[in-house]
Amino acid sequence: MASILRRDQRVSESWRFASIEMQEPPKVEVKAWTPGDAMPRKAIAVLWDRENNETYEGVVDLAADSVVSWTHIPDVTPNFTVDEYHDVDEALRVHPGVVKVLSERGITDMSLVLIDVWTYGREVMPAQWRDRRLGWCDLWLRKSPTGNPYAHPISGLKLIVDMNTLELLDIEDHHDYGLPEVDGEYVPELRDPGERDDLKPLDIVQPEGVSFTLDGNELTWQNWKMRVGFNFREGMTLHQISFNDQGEERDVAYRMSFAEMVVPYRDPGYDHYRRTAFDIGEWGLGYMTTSLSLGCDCLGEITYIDAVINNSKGEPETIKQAMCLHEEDNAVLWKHVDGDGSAEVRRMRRMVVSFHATVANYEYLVYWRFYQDGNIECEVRATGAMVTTPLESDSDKAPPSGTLVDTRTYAPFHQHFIVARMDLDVDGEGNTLVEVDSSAAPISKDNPYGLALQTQQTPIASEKDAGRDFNWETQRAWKVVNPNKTNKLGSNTAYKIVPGDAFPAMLDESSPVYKRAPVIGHQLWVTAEDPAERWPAGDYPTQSVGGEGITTWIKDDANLIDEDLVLWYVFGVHHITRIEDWPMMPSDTVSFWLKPFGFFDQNPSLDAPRSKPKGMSCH
Ligand SMILES: [Cu+2]
Repeated sequence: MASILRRDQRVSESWRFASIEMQEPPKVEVKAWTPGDAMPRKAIAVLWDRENNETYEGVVDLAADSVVSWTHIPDVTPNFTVDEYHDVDEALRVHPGVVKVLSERGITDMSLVLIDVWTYGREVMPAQWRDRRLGWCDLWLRKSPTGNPYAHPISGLKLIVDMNTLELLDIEDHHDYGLPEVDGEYVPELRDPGERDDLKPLDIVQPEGVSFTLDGNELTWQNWKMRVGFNFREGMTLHQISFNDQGEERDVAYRMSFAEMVVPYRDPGYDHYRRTAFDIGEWGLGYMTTSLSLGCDCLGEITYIDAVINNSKGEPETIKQAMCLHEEDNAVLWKHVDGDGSAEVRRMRRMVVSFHATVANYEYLVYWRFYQDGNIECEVRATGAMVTTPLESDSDKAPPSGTLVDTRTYAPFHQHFIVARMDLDVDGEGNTLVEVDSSAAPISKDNPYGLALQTQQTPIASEKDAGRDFNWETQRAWKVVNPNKTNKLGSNTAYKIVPGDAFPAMLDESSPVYKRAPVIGHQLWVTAEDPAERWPAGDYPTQSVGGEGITTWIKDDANLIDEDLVLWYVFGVHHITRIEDWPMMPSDTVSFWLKPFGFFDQNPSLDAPRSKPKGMSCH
């Protein structure tokens, strides 16, 4: 890919590759594919020239060894790259100006300093540098070479850097509140007491092997079938998810992934006002995916899949053991003890497909879980180190937008919005989203005791109504209904989106971060499928102003009845910081579910295998 562009477009050493991705063929071609058919192998790269900061998109036909298109994209900033992250840290750490300003603060051992570069939203950038690829940096000091890099923020000091030239444009020396004596270490060797020894081994053993098969990237398990993919931006992607219902292969979803993540810090103070991370669009969840290790990240009989990404020179790099496939026992699937004392119990087994991403101080652990009863669960665990800030004096209280977590140290409130993109195909592409609200019927002659509970079903007819909000009062949920297919009782087959861990944006619509990501203003969006509509906060959210993404896509008010629909579910962590999240945050777990609703003719797991405990009976 890179060599073809270097040869045909004179991509020289001053260029960098922001991304390389295989272009997914159109849905119709993928669905028509049978083994043995040739598939086009095209890749798309986003590159920019560091000399003039111009961005190009290049499409290459790998089989034909030729460039298909080469397009200048004006006024955009491609995602930042992991290479730049390291380059900035290295370059600024030896910069005389940085060394000087730190020595004035009593910091002289530069090997203990971490320089953490962040991106900007355009309106928050210094006006004179808005035409540059601009980074701003936090500085942190480790107490020791193996100490927590994020325990000691160097307050009131930001470095503004031109990412193309690594030129230090400004040292913003706003204030110095010193380095409070905090209890910030998490490695047992640096703590007293360190590590307890009161856990006995817990082994997950599957002596006869696992119950799933992986053939290439196709995973089959307990009636489920799907393909597992990966790219620089979304990380893991799941494709062509179907359920074998008594011999009939039934579609559930065409493609599921995370399309954006927006993390606005909700503290207006100097140290945090520019902190609005778009971790997927500005950096790429795939680039930040970390290798998993057996017995630590995943327990039991594990199958790993490697991922291949590119570095900023366009060279391939492999993330070993990037994705993890395994089965888990999850207590009881269904059970009944009959009056005569006999019992039927089925253990619940679930298939977990997961990956972990480390986004500087934070980690996101992503789990898609498939269940024998047709349920799909999407879970995210947020863990890692919170951003903290020192207070000016011992007598200061934490500001209203943060929680005191240690001596003279507070953690600002922030939110992690995750946008899950789900191209559902419930029994095929023709689907309609129906909003379901529950309410109590008024007391009447027919309802004398006021017991009647009823549901109201509202089809979402077109994209002018694309943004939907959760409603606690009505226990709102959504169904993706196939109007062309019925179950044995005559109702339309459907999958239900059971909302979980959704929260309002709580942002003024005129605020810069909201304008860049109005997708966070609703909890569910529904759009008509369009392969060009992938990134709900815009194709290029780095240094963006707004006006891109989902709110532009819905302007044509496309029909949504009996259409190929894409759902965008917005959930995450509304992080009102806790003292217990310090100095290392125990996983905060958030999730939502997709559940069959009249998709099957009855409980599809009645025929799930009985457990066979050795020498014992469940009866
Ligand atoms: Cu958080």
